[in-house]
Amino acid sequence: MPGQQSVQTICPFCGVGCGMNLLVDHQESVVGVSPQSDHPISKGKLCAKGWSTPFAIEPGDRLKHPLIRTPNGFRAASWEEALEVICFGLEDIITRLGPDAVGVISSARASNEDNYAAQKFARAVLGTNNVDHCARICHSPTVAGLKQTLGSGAMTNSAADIDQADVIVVWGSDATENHAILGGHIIEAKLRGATLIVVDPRRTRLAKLADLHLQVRSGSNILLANALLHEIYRHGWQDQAFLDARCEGAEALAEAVADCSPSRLSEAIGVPASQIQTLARIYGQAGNAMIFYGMGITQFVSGTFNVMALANLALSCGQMGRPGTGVNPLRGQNNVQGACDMGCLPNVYPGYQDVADPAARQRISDYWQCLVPNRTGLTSMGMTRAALRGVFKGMILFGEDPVVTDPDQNEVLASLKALDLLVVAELTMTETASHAHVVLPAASFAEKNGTFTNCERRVQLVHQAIPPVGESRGDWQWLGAIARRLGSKALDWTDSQAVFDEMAAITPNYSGMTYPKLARHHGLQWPCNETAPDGTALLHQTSFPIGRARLIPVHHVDIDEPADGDYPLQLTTNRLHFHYGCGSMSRKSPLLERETPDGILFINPLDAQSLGLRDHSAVGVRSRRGYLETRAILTDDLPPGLVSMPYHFHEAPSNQLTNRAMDPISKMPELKVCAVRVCPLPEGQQPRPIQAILAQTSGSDPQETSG
Ligand SMILES: Nc1nc2c(c(=O)[nH]1)N[C@H]1C(S)=C(S)[C@@H](COP(=O)(O)OP(=O)(O)OC[C@H]3O[C@@H](n4cnc5c(=O)[nH]c(N)nc54)[C@H](O)[C@@H]3O)O[C@H]1N2
Ligand SMILES: Nc1nc2c(c(=O)[nH]1)N[C@H]1C(S)=C(S)[C@@H](COP(=O)(O)OP(=O)(O)OC[C@H]3O[C@@H](n4cnc5c(=O)[nH]c(N)nc54)[C@H](O)[C@@H]3O)O[C@H]1N2
Ligand code: SF4
Ligand SMILES: [Mo]
Repeated sequence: MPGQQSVQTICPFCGVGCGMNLLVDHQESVVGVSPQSDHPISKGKLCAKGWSTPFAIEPGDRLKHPLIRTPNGFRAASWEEALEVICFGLEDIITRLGPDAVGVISSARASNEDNYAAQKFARAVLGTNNVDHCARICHSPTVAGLKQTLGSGAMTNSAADIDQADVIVVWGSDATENHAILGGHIIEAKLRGATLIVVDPRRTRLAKLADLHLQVRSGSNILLANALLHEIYRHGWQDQAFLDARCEGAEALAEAVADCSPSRLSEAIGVPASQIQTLARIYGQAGNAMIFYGMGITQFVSGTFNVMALANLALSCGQMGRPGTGVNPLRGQNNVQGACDMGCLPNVYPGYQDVADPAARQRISDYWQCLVPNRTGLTSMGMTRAALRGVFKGMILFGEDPVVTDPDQNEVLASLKALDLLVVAELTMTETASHAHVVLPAASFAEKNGTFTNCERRVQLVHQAIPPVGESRGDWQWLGAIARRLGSKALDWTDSQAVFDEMAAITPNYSGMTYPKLARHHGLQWPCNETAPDGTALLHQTSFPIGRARLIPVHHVDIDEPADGDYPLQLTTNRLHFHYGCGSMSRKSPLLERETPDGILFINPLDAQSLGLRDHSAVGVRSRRGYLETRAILTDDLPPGLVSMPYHFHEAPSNQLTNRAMDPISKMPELKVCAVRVCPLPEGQQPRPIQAILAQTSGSDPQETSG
């Protein structure tokens, strides 16, 4: 079509990182999407969310000017005014309470350049290591657990390896819904004859296709891994040559699992011992076996140990360092791997260089020409807690909606109210932005250049397709504007390539990458450096970053809040294929929105019957922390006793209910299980949105309301 052009970029939703082209009309609006046929992972495909991208960035309800809170709501402001309010607020808090009373929450949806700028802003401009992002409540146990056992917290293999696996174990991951294109590769592998095994308390789509589905009790991952190891060592199915040559700790591990027989543990795991024995035989005797895992492993108070348990399993069987093997965390957000690599974590500078390591501190300080802080900073929920204690007062947050996505919504709301300054940079007015003192309009991925790093460590170029909507600015650009007004030139880059080049120079895994080189390849997988100039598809082929891998025995940890007489059902939270995160982008698409009603509680028909519920009955759901109303959907994909809610719906947010109890190592909250009570609403009563429930109960305890 005349006036139309096609711009190559990367899907802005999940960590698969599919290649897409944006169809641009007269250089000003995105009117369509097409898949890239030669992309190494997506190979000419996109899932429903990818196809709906134009709706997600559509200018209809985009923020177009900065907004400043007044007693009567927000008023439009110029950038100058907004920057003045922000800088005055930051300087005031830092003068009174010091730099650790402020912090930055960056975005795994934004580019590497934006995230590099965010952590540099925190460290070099504000003078604090208080910087974190959603990886905390996603794969922080992966970073902590695999770092200890393997020396590197990323997917060990590549998506392409699925073609070479004989056995695929999908453990606590709903890949056809959440990593749809990669889930499709898993289905193709099954069709060509690979053995597919699913470990999940819910009967997911892959579970229905699998050769074996272990419908485990939620929170029993370590018990199962240890029972499998027990069988493997008892039968001598371990790979002794691999253990001798490349690992340490095998003997202690074998001893630690000596009393973990499947028959002894099967009841606690919730599946017959024979299924555990079958899985041990299949995995223990496999040629190439690949483990994929997700939030069913990480979102527990035992998250880090769960990850280590899976690493123990793969290492014991020598399933590492070859194509079609490995331990593969399916990183969630389009750029969550990158946001971690960039150092948007309170304990590491870019490239996982420890803030407590004096040599690393010196290196970064020399390079940035300022002394960077060496105290470990606060995690995202650490900032929440510190705000409630009155010692944390200012937050700059972009591209996250913690009011909807962090656990225990009422605590999150209370902590935001305790801040003197909350700045939110967003595409649209989210629940969190509505609580800000200053809202900044952020440019979407289609309006900026940069890079995203996908789940298989592939760094890919994102190209600007249209001008920024309204007065919106890229995240590193508005961060730079604040820095300049605070008197710092630390973020004075000319363009995104300059940000990338600075980052690559101090981030060892990225040191061999440049924009032109990324353009010549279809992205490059890290490590990409002098010894691996074309990147690395497969990690740990001959050695581990820590030399030998460490087998560290781990033991079962009870879930924090088991069901009891008052709260007799166990609630888990999951995702739906057609919606994404807080829903602020996916719910703009009428096509995606049509697929699912607003808010859902999935419940087994037996539980529904005993509560007197029919399909679509209106229900109240209560936990020790909150209350919401929604509609029930009856399904035997869940066992009796377990109910499930997606977390995408701001009007019925499952995080009203969830538990903030944390994994002591990674500070991951237990988002995958808490206890609830479900009651039918009176006949004819519609579920009320949470905003209405909270407005009615403000001042009184929400626990006291009806339902
Ligand atoms: N459509 C869509 N896709 C997405 C997202 C989205 O919001 N929507 N979000 C992205 C993000 S940020 C992420 S992190 C990924 C997450 O992708 P997944 O990891 O697939 O996420 P979930 O669906 O939350 O949880 C996975 C599974 O864990 C299971 N589970 C619960 N408890 C246990 C347990 O004790 N043991 C085992 N083995 N399994 C258990 C659940 O039943 C569920 O099927 O998805 C990404 N992709
Ligand atoms: N109960 C429960 N809660 C969960 C989970 C669960 O399984 N259960 N999963 C957790 C997980 S794994 C994750 S990762 C989190 C995700 O939680 P969030 O990170 O809060 O979720 P997103 O919906 O991805 O929010 C991203 C926001 O970024 C904005 N955005 C997109 N691109 C840009 C950009 O370039 N710049 C700026 N400034 N903004 C941008 C979007 O408009 C959107 O509002 O949720 C967690 N919460
Ligand atoms: S699988 Fe993920 S990256 Fe690919 S099109 Fe779907 S949402 Fe986008
Ligand atoms: Mo995530």
